[in-house]
Amino acid sequence: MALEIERALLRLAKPGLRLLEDEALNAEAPVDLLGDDLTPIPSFFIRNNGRLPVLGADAADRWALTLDGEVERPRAWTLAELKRDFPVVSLTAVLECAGNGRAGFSAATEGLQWTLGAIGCARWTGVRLADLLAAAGVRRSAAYTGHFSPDERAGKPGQPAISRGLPIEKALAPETLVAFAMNDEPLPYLHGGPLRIVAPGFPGSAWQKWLTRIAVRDREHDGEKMTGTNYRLPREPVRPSDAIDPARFTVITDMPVKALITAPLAGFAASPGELAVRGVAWSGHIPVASVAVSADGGASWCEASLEAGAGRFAWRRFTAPIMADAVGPVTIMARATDAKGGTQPLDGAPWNPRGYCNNAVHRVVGAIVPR
Ligand SMILES: Nc1nc2c(c(=O)[nH]1)N[C@H]1C(S)=C(S)[C@@H](COP(=O)(O)O)O[C@H]1N2
Ligand SMILES: [Mo]
Repeated sequence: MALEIERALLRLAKPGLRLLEDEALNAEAPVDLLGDDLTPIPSFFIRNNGRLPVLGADAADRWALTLDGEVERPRAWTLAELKRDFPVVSLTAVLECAGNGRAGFSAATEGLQWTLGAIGCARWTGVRLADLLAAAGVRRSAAYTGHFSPDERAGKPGQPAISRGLPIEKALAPETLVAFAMNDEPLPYLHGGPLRIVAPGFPGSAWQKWLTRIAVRDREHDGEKMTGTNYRLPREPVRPSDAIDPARFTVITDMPVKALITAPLAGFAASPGELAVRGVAWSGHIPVASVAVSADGGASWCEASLEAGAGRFAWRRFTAPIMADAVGPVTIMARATDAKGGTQPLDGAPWNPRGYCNNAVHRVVGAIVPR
């Protein structure tokens, strides 16, 4: 599909998003749209590695998912058969692009310059990938899945936009879905409808959209954007000047703990007195345990109150009333900590050449102004 048409589609479906300059359709949410338990679909970011696939109006009726590779009985299902033959389950989970926050790294790294909005939290409904794998009979040799879709690289017809996969343990985990609904609506086309992978805790890149085929592999999948430094972090710290050896990189399989302040917004002006700080906090596989908030640039911190959230992969809203009496500039910070004590770096996340997993503490600068 031509980029101009894709952009027109986006403006209609998601007028509030900020478009990123790119050869593919990519758009992020302004922070103030991210304060809800469930991110409404119009506010949910879009990330594409290639052209949107051209699907017929009857795509959902004709869609077929193939499962083959290291299985005893290769299978194929229509969407209707998936819904009929397997238990349908729903869960709430955060979907975050591994590149979210990339614009915050210095030195700058190549790739889309996402600020804070390549994230959302939705309710996903589908069937468990584990149930499909059981129906096909996973061989002992199974190590990884490879996922396939019809979208192609811009200007490179025939070349898949992306083909990623999951370690077999994650493919078999109860939270991993082949999903056909989002926020209780049929999965929107822009989000991979009719069918996508939902892999809570993994980076968004593992959430293959427009899913047509799952191949079970006997080794780590080597599809488009699986190899090299794509969606990988160095095992040892690297500096911007270091030579890059992809052999020293590992696939990202877990997203770090993070908090986002959704109110007040950057550049705010408030009267002296109590200021309500609000936001959302989440992490990958290790649950969020607490959020601390500072209104003095990190000199002192207070514990925010944290809502329960809709299950272990959902984000949790936090609030903290802050006393801000002194007229002048204020820096508000929020710092989440996970159940294993992992927390957000105050002085920048570990730099990496592709700019992934930036979970540096979010700072919002504003001012207290005389009444
Ligand atoms: N087929 C396909 N699936 C894909 C992608 C893509 O370009 N093509 N992008 C991935 C990446 S990098 C992310 S972050 C998520 C974004 O999902 P969303 O567009 O529904 O927000 O989709 C993933 N699945
Ligand atoms: Mo992504």
